[in-house]
Amino acid sequence: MDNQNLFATLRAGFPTDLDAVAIETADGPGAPLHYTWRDLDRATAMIANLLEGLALPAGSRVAVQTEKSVEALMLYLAVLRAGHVFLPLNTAYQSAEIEYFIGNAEPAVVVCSPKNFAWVSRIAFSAGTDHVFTLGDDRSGSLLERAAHCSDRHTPAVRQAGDLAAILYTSGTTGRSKGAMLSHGNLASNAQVLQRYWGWRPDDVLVHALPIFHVHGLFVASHGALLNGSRMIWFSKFDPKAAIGRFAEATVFMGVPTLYVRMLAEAALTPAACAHMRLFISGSAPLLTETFNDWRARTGHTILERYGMSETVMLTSNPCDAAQGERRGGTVGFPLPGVGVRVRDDQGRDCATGEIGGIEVTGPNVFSGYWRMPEKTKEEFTADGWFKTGDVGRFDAGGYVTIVGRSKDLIISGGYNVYPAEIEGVINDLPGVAESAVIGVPHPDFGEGVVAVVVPKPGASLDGAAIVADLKSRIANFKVPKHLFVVPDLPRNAMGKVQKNLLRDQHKGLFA
Ligand code: MLC
Ligand code: AMP
Repeated sequence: MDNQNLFATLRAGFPTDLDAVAIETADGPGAPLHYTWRDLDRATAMIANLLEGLALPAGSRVAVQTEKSVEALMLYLAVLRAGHVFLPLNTAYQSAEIEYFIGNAEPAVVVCSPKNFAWVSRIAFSAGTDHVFTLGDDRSGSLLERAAHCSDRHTPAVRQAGDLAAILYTSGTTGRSKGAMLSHGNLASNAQVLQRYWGWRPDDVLVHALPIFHVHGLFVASHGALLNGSRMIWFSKFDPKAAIGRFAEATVFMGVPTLYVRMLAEAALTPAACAHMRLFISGSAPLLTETFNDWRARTGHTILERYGMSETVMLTSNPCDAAQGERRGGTVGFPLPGVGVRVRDDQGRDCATGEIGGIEVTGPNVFSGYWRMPEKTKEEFTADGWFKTGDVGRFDAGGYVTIVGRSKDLIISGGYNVYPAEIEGVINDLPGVAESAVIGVPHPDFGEGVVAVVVPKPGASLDGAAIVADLKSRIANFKVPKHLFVVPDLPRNAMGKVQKNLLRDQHKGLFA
């Protein structure tokens, strides 16, 4: 039987000329560095051999919190190649967050930045992890030192489509993150569908400017280029001006809406600067129609908006090929080939065209469940096996899907998910706090900005700035409220439920 290992699938897409450049760094230590396809093949073999030499139990998790670098991408590929399970972690996560992920996932191996070794290894070893390696963004650290002694030849471990490839933690409405379990088959099938649907061409060049610890940068962008044997221009950190400066030699760009908003603020964004580009793709958060229109006016290109999530990878996309239809602003396009999308009301009945309901999905891309949370998994699937996305939307007569909101209490800030329940939990534990409500309100840069409304305990006096400073040491910086109000009480309805809609309405102009 064929090996369904995702690495083997991606490796089969490498070009015949392995000495061609696969990745060129655009920033970071030593840039520009050039990595050939052979470099990717050899280095991933060496790291995979290092992992195999550890004789880890089957299904071992390898948790990684490192700065973005080509070597960090190689580590991901090596974990797949060795047949282990990759667990990427946002670099913004603080110790309490890392402690939860490591405690929950029980990784056999943890890889962290050299500067974080002391505290990360303390957490990892006390959770039972056997091996902690370091990897810096300048090729420093014990991982590469150890891998340097390993063979550069390695046969990918045999894996079936249903075998686990990665766990992506996604926050929960109850405040605790859940690990979405994605298989080799989930990821490979989605990458192959996107390769065809987005018409990847042999000479495509991708400007890769997203972080590689979430679906968008790690799977959608990297898999796309690797599977197609296409060169990447690799930014470790997004810089709007520098990204525009590379469009002359590139053809594809993928970004969250904030990236487009920031590029629009650059005078260098002109039709001439984008003349070589073929495709601009946006996702992870709603793209404002204004941004969609401004982009077209400024560059002559129509952004292709698509929709997906950690549990499912990509679900819908506006067409790439004009013969399949126009790219419609404000919509996320059509269900991808092989993906089932339906819109249902609260009673589980299919909504008519134009009617708004909960979006449910099925397909080879949909995850199998949450890591060690069978009850939670059961709740999120319908009796007939469709996954309830928590997004609310509708189909129009042309078959385009529009997302109109979310039934889950979720804020998306600059493409990162922030769950109010989690932030409220942290704030409520602070001394002198009686209760709090965390909301998202329109933000010109991040789409939504996090705002907290906090009620002190009787007799206590709270200093909003001090709370914000305190939160910065406890939670990832993008989750920290951009503004915090101290108020005597929260608006409640007759049932006693906090009326977040009133708070959102009250503060909607805060960042205007
Ligand atoms: C940074 N900051 C943010 C933020 N990013 N605040 C709110 N929301 C964000 N997303 C704040 C920091 O806390 C810090 O504040 C200050 O900005 C500077 O930090 P930085 O790290 O230098 O910021 P910057 O490099 O400008 O980052 C902004 C960004 C980044 C937009 C480039 O957030 C980003 O790369 N976002 C992409 C996220 C992504 O890839 N999402 C895909 C998820 S996958 P202070 O106060 O501490 O100074 C998914 C599925 C799908 O959703 O469909 O794709
Ligand atoms: P995550 O859990 O980080 O994978 O985020 C997934 C969520 O991002 C989805 O459930 C949607 O709410 C949102 N999302 C992704 N793409 C889009 C889009 N194009 N428009 C609106 N929301 C999106």
